[in-house]
Amino acid sequence: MGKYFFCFFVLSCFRVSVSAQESTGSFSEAMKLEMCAKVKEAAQHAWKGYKNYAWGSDDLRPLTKTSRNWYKHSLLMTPVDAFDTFIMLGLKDEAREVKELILSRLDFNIDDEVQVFEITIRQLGGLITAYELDGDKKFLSLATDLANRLMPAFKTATGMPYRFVHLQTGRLRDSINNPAEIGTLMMEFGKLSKLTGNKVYYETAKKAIMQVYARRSGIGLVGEQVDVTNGKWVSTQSHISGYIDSYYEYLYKSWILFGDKDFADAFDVHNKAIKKYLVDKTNKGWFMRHVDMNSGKETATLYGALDAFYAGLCAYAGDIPAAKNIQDANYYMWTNFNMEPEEFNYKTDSVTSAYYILRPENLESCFYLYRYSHKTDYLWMAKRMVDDILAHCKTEAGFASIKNIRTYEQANSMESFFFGETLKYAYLVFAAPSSVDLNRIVFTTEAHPFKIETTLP
Ligand code: DMJ
Repeated sequence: MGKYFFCFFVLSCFRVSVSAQESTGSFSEAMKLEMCAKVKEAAQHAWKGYKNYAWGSDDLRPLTKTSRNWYKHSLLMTPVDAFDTFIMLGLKDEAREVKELILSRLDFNIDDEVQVFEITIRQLGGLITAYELDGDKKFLSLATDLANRLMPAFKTATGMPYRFVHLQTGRLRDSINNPAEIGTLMMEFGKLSKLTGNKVYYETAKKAIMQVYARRSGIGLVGEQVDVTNGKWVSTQSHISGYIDSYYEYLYKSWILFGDKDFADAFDVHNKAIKKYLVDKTNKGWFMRHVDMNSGKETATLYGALDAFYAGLCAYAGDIPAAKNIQDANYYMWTNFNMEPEEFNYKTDSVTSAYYILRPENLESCFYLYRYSHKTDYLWMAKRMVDDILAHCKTEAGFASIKNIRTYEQANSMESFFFGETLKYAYLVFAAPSSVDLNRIVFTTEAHPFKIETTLP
């Protein structure tokens, strides 16, 4: 491996037993070490399952011990998402195996269409970080080849991309896109401009995300779906959940990554509107309601696993009081139903989607809150979440999603973000702060760390 810009601390693997008496209060260094060791072990177990039953495929199916590909050919989703996590966890053998697999097999010249957003955050982001961490130029060539194949998606009257593009022909499909899938390309395409010296990626992605911003309502919110051919909103539902979530995240993080003030200004406008119209202050914490983007009128009181990222984003952006209150709601969501449901109605306390697909957002928010508040409450919260995942999702071959959090019935899937994000944040929340320097890197939405730039592309 080449030069790493992280300063990793070496964890001794000795086991110390964690006493079960407390659930708040002090959290000893020995307990942090024990949690780190548990997460490392989980990562090794999951990788062993992938190696044994899904080698070369996109994902492991952990119950049937088989594999799954997203498209006609594997794009190595799991290995690409996992590479930097193995490096950050100090799992050198696993990182070496992944590198060999990626460089010997990954090829984007496939006769199939892909989802621009998913491939960007998992593959393009993973390869860019692999290059920044490892220094092998082959990672950068793969990333550039992929980005060039995705670029036709942006050829629309508005500059906002289609959702799907064919990797060989550039054929486009699905013009009804959403803010998250349009905006969550900025960090990856922008970073590629810095690395290659070709500004076109930055400019194209910036045009797309700013086109969403330009379509905000009079009260500063965006809708859920937009037609990229004419720029008209197809759904005016507004919230911070799926379809919108990481659009807001990328406005703030692109400001940190590139220092381009347009992003900071846009985030500021949205953040104020979110706090004014979406936040619902309850005695369980601050949830985020759904409203109409034009009137701000409440349309639903649904909240879910994806919404949980906003606490972390608030902490990252310096608003600890808001972050704390939102995280209280997140923790309520995790503990009130056995485990976190995909979605529930916080007014009636009823679950509307009972699955848990190993999502990271709740743990991610614990990571940022602990980093910026130093309050051990967030270590205890993270411990509860990690322990639940280890107790209920572990299978002989890896880790499984949960089909129904009320019964803990498992489902046959292990998403690549379990490696890319969930295990990474689960580890980093307990690891020494020096293990990752948030003044030097910024995490993408898929938790791939990018070096912060000092000049614009
Ligand atoms: C990840 O792929 C990304 O974090 C995305 O922005 C939202 N959903 C998943 C994880 O839940």
